[in-house]
Amino acid sequence: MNIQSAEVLVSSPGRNFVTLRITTDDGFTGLGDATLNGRELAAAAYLTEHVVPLLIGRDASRIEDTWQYLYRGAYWRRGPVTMAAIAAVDTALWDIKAKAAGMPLYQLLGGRSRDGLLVYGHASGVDVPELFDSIREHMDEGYRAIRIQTGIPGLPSVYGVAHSSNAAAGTAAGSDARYDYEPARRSALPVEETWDTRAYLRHIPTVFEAVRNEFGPELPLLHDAHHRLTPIQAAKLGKSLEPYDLFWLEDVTPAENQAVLRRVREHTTTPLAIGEVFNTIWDYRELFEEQLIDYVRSPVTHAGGITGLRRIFDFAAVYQIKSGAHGPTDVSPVGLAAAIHLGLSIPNFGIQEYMQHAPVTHEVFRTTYTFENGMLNPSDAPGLGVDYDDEVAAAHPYSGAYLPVNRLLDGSMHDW
Ligand code: EZ4
Ligand code: CO
Repeated sequence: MNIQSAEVLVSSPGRNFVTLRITTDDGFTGLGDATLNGRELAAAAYLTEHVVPLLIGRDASRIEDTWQYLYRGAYWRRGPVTMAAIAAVDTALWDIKAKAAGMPLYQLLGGRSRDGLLVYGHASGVDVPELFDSIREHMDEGYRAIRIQTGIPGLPSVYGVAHSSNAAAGTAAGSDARYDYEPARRSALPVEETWDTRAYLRHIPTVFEAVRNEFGPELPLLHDAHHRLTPIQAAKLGKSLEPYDLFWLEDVTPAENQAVLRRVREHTTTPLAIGEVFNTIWDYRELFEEQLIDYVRSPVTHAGGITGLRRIFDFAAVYQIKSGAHGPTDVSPVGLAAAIHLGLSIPNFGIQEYMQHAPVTHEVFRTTYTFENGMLNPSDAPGLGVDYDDEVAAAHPYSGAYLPVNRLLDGSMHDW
């Protein structure tokens, strides 16, 4: 079972995606996701120029060896581009192995550990009434856990708030309104947003109070601070949100310096989730060993595939830390399918983010997973259960898009 070809497929059905398709000489194909929002062509070039030539003729059954070959063999360690490329190869090889075995991937990973993956959706509103409508819509769709983000008085646009005028604003989601929140914009330069941490810290507790008063104590609620706070601001936020019993508070600090999380933990019992921009097990060592977080945000796509992320989850389990994988629309349906198979099989599953891709995305990525009663489940199709339609993809060529950048009120660059 040798690798005959590996194709890097860049397409834009609703937004940009980078997909790797590996074909073996005995006729199996496997798919992997290497989408890196706003930097897609770097991941595509890394694959095309430096990885695909190494794959041709390799034994497709040697998944671990291929992972080590690409990781150690590059000499240059870690990083989002490298790890997205390795993820795509790894996921495609697992897809092939499961197809060759005639099994859905989760069976190869140890079988089902639960009835399905509890997911959370993204409710948002420019103000509280709009947020309430969005929460109700999500509950009507069956969501049993909901992330809430709102506008902040005085700030023209804020991370995490869906714009009803997305199409007019020229988001990567284009004219397709299904995207709850898509920050990437198809513009020559990144959009510049403005940020005021004091206004945010004053406003957010009032939003949670309103939501708890309206929807009661049971609904699991999540919130993303998106890397914007200092340790002491993060501690203050966690403390002020304690009465509202969050499922998690995400990315309170940029977290390159993991030791600063000690200060946050000293002050609050609000559960913390971190890691959507991390890509290896090494990035988590201090966070896990010092029990500085409660949920791991890395997705299969950005953390070295099934092989890389499963190892991270096993390490997390030693400290009773659970999975909470990133699942925005910039993780492709291939990456999401991989997350579903992995999440179904691991012992320490926590929750899966699920934003739902636009219908046009599913015209290219033919998926078989299901969303019912707030849970995702894979089908019993062999492998990942996703097909890629080249013909439809050809009608949706790549078109550059950038994530926004963020400035403080005085014009200083800040973390977005
Ligand atoms: O900003 O996926 O928790 N979700 C997030 C996302 C990320 C985007 C970046 O590509 O933080 O909205
Ligand atoms: Co996030």
